[in-house]
Amino acid sequence: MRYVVAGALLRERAGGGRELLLAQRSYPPEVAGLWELPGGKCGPGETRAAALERELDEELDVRVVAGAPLTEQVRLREDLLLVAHWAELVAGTPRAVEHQDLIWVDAAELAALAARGALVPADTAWLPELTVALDVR
Ligand code: DCM
Repeated sequence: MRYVVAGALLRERAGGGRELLLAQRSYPPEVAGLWELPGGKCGPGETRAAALERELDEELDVRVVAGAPLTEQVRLREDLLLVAHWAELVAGTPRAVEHQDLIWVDAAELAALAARGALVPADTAWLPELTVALDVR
């Protein structure tokens, strides 16, 4: 089994509440323009945590520390499993190196994107967990 690992980065929003980082895919055409948790494939022998830390460095130009996994996992193909981990930003400010754009969303904004089909389909598996984390006050 190979893994794709994606990162859930949260930050405190000025004025209260939390927000989640989403990245807008630029490829392939079927998902270009849709929003995802940024990440990518684990290399051979690479731990999921190390892969996430490397991918977010490459894609967002930030240093993160990978934390606990989210509960839901998504089978993308027979041999490819999509997982997500919470990630703590330790240095840098995210910028869209490989994505079209980045946004920070609160629970209502995340729900609005989901309602109009603007999320990468596989990533909708994490909506309940992400919403709970964003709703905590
Ligand atoms: N993928 C996904 N959701 C994510 C990240 C990746 O569904 N948050 C999928 C898209 C590709 C595969 O995983 O099928 C590999 O991702 P990438 O093309 O970003 O390396």
